[in-house]
Amino acid sequence: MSDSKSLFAAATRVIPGGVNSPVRAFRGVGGEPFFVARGAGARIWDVDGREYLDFLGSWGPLILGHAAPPVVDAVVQAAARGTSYGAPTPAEVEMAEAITSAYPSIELVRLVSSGTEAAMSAIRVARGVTGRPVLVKFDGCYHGHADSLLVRAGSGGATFSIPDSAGVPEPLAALTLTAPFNDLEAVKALFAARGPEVAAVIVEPVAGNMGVVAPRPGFLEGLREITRAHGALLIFDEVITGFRVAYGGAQELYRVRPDLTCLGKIIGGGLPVGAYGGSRGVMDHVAPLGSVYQAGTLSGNPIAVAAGLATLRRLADRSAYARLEALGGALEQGLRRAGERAGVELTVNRVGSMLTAFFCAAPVPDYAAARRASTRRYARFFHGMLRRGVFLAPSQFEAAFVSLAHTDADIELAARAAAEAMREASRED
Ligand code: KE4
Repeated sequence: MSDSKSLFAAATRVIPGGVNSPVRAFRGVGGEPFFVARGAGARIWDVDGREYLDFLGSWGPLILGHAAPPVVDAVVQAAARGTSYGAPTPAEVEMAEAITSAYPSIELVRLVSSGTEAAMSAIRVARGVTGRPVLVKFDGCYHGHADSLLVRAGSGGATFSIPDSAGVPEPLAALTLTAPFNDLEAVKALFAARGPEVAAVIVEPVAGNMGVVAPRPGFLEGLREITRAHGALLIFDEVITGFRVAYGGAQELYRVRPDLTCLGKIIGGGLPVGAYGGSRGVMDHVAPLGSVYQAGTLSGNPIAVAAGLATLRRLADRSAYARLEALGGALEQGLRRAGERAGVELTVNRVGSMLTAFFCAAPVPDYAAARRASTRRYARFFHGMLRRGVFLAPSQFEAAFVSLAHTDADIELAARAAAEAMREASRED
């Protein structure tokens, strides 16, 4: 038996589903996950010695690739000085200064340990600042697993949402309203019905969790106008897009300034870091300055912050984004050509170095359209690529990521594998 198989059997005996995060269990594509032994650059190796060209990059953080030398050196040096103090350190000031200088909308920023913590804290701040209870989110957007966010659209438009997870109380779910991504009319209708109750609108400015979906021209600007007109706060969840689509994130790319921003993934360089921040007027409400409480034993952990700072230092050379754009564009073209040659209906959505190949013909502007993609074909494509040594997200509704460790030859390898895997996927229909 393969080591991954025996490890998965052991894991399922002591870990729910054998994994520490559900999407890793391959339920979206079938089969069993391989277990990773190590990574280096754009590649990872499983415990059976198989090599994979990695386009998951740990779901976004590894924009420099695996075991990037400056990151490893920074982690080793920080660890040798101690792992955690529960007291402020110089590196936390350096990280906060890096974030506030890259994001003009952020004057004060608080570090936490995950994207979930960042989003749940930003929502609490918005509710504390406005004194209002209702939150608006978008179908298909994911902001971590805080209760208020695990909801799905209720029966009617402006009526309340219902829980999308056991354990979420209905009265809490009812405080979250949902609208289709890219649909400003739906948002206007929610505000027409419930505007005085709305504390905030939270949005992934470029969606990554329904697969990659870019904002339509005017969508983000429209959210900015609507929230401002109704005294609600606009929260950009840039956990994926922060330092990914531009050094200053989607708010730099699309020139829209939110009231609060959530960050994560890349700012930890592969270690647990999240952050939320906004204007002084908003963040002055956060304890110990104000009455909105939020805390964390390992917030601003010196080793995690060292990994994040080493990553940001490399990205501060903005030529990194031209390179990421070139690599992302080449992969997009490779996937499109593969689909054309295989005669497969394919829509590739891309923003910079994050992209998704949807197995459907129509454009994909929102979650309803994404759900029309063939998850069966995606699953076959995923395994066809895996057999050819290319690791993509084990779900149609996620993003693939290119890093600075990927080479032109890597992209060509992936495009060749995609041409074969798509032909295979289409034959099995
Ligand atoms: P974490 O709590 O997983 O660090 O971050 C939650 C989160 C918040 N906001 C956005 C836009 C996110 O994408 C995420 C987490 N992303 C998922 C997959 N896209 C992480 C993978 C997983 O859940 O295992």
